[in-house]
Amino acid sequence: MSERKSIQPYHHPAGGWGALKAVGAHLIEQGIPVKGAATLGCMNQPEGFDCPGCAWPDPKHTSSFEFCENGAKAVAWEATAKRCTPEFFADHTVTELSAWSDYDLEMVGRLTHPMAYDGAADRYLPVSWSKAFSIIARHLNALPDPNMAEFYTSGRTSNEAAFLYQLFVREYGTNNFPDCSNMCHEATSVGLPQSIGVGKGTVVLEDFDKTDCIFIFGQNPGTNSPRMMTDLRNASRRGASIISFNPFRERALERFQAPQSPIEMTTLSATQISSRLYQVRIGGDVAVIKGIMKILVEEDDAARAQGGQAVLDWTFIRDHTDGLDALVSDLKATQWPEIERCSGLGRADIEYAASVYKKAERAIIVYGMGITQHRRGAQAVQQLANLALLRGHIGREGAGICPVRGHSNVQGDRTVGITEVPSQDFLDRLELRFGFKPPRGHGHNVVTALEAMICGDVKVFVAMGGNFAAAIPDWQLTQAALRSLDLTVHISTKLNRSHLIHGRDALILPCLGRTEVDIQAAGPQSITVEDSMSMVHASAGRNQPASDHLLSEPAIVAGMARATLGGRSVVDWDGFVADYDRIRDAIEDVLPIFQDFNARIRVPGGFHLVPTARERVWATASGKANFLVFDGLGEDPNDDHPETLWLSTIRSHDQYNTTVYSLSDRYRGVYGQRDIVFLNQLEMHRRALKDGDRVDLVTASVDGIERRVRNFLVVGYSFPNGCCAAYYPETNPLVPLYAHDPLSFTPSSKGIPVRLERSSATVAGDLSAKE
Ligand SMILES: Nc1nc2c(c(=O)[nH]1)N[C@H]1C(S)=C(S)[C@@H](COP(=O)(O)OP(=O)(O)OC[C@H]3O[C@@H](n4cnc5c(=O)[nH]c(N)nc54)[C@H](O)[C@@H]3O)O[C@H]1N2
Ligand SMILES: Nc1nc2c(c(=O)[nH]1)N[C@H]1C(S)=C(S)[C@@H](COP(=O)(O)OP(=O)(O)OC[C@H]3O[C@@H](n4cnc5c(=O)[nH]c(N)nc54)[C@H](O)[C@@H]3O)O[C@H]1N2
Ligand SMILES: [Mo]
Repeated sequence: MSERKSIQPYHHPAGGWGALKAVGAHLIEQGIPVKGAATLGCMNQPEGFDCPGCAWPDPKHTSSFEFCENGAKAVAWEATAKRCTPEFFADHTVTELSAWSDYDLEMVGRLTHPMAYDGAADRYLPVSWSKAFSIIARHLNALPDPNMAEFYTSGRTSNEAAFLYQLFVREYGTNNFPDCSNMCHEATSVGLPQSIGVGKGTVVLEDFDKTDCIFIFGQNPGTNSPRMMTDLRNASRRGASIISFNPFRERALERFQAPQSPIEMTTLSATQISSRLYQVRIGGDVAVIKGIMKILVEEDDAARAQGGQAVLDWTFIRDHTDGLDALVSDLKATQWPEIERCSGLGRADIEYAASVYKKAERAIIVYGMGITQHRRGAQAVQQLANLALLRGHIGREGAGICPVRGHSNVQGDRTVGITEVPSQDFLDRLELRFGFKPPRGHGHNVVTALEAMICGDVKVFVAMGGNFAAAIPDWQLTQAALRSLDLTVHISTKLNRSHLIHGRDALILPCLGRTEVDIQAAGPQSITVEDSMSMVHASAGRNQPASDHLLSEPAIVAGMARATLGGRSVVDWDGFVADYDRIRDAIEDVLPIFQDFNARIRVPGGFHLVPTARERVWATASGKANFLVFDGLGEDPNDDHPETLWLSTIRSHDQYNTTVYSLSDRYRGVYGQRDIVFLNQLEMHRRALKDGDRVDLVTASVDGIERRVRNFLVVGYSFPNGCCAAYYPETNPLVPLYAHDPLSFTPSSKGIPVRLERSSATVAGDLSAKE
């Protein structure tokens, strides 16, 4: 949908009629007739399919269809009537397609045939499945070392496909599993186990019905997990306090009109969501959390000195934790002027937040990319865990820590073995069950895979879903590395940038989507997914496949494995593909937490993989939960370099990661354009900029490489001092590969130091192009 370019402040609540209207327009654009919209009714129903949108869990007793604007868009995007056929590829060279926008590429529609790149014609030509698999086998078997291949996964992949994929790759001989979560919640997977012994959240949906307060750090539920709005709205209406920390005044964190509520819809009323929304500086969250903890600790001292009621939960701290003394010394040494300077908030605001937190018997701490995508993301996550532990809020009903995962099965993929650092126990069980020797050494994550590609140590790249070339940082370096590979393979549903940034040989392998029926030898199959709260349930599509030539993801993995490993393989690939129950039996054999897997997913709603910390069992080295100290307060506000701003790369309301549904961002009042940079009036004034000026954004790099994006429109906005924001993925060229968390390797895509330069050169370029 190309709306006219404009900036018009949005004054309505989030949700409401605007959301319904947006879905209607989207269905029309995807060529889906109104009766086709019935597909939406099967979404997140016991007999239906899991929404490919986000990982927010479904209420247990879903009886009616829960409307979700962005879930509906994700489904319509997959169920589109448009097709990307061999005829389309015959009409366009890859060079020509490279000039198309991401939006236009995906709008071509669903991929229908396996395609292989032909260098002479500079085109993708149709190829048979068996030929495609033999090309993969030839390349993989030619490598002197299996570690010269990378096997990426994006988080829509089902548990069954992911388990087979890791089985194939480990039997082939490598642990190179770069994964989308390396750019997402890896800070959680690495940070939380050190704190509480498990890298997952500790709450379930029912906790939202019981909690007294919810703190939301750096997460935008109205856009990225809209079904969460129902839970936030219910909590707010019950009187629970919601306090948000976000540099943007995200509309859904302020006010929400529930499309589910006839009263709010007909009276145009809305529910207030956050009682307070604090516009924290980018990278200023650790300062806020430390400020709140400092108040709790000091008030606890004072209360106990006067014989009053303790603020901290001492019974819990004594029985269950280690390391409080070091944390307390660190907090006492941290001074308020520094906390205020780094957080960008006043002491009174942090005191108010602490007073709400202190009063709550049960508190939930929610967080997203605003916490994880920072240079010290894993440690920032640990500070949130500290906050929860101080008041014994882990393993208590209505309380806990709640990382909101991204892709609908990103958590499940990791559970069933997509990891570059598998535990020895997992590998032992894999060896025992299948009888081959899996590789024991650590493999590559996204950052180390890219570094190896840049050094020329990698020759083959296989992607199970996703849009790697667009999602990764530092395009100038990393996309050049992708182009230097011998073979790139993409298992995809739609045409995207990664198909155009390809190796010498390249394959596009089209697969079934979540909404489609998957029929194998034993009949129609279902797959399973694990949501953000560790609930595992089945999903079965209803739609006819977009083309007769599609294979399921498990069948594609099996095809690659049979061709590559041939008689060497000890795995019954055909048996697994014929009946996915057998894959689930194998998962259960290797991972005992999936006990009675097949029986339990046949119960509507599925089952819960209870994270140990919820039961107050701490799978840490000491057997206790750990308070961990963060040295310092996070990213410095750059007072010594006032020309530098911290840039956060953000999602619009109308995109799904690299998939851009439209060029608008309704809740932020942006229409028809994405090449914009948000900053506040003071920072504009300091740079003698006004609304509508055009600037280049240039990274303050430390390696001498220029990283620049050109000609962005300046938009004055309510935003913290010293900060700016612009959309992902267009700004990925600005994120240096070296700027990642040293613990989790998560790229710092929410905190990049940049300067703005007036872009006169580009305007001159535009004029000469017109002549
Ligand atoms: N419709 C839709 N749904 C999605 C996705 C999508 O793109 N579109 N993506 C999916 C995926 S993979 C993921 S990981 C999730 C992402 O969901 P979120 O975690 O919500 O991710 P973002 O929108 O990138 O950023 C979240 C918020 O962080 C704020 N922020 C930026 N920097 C900071 C900071 O330094 N501190 C604080 N406190 N806040 C900050 C931004 O203003 C934004 O509101 O959503 C999933 N669901
Ligand atoms: N600067 C910056 N960079 C970021 C982020 C950021 O906030 N800022 N966010 C990061 C995050 S959180 C993430 S998760 C990554 C996302 O990185 P990815 O997961 O790699 O990217 P997506 O855009 O989600 O992938 C979209 C593609 O997936 C394919 N696809 C869709 N459904 C299916 C399916 O069912 N099966 C298969 N096989 N393919 C399918 C389609 O071809 C589509 O084009 O990006 C990261 N990069
Ligand atoms: Mo993500």
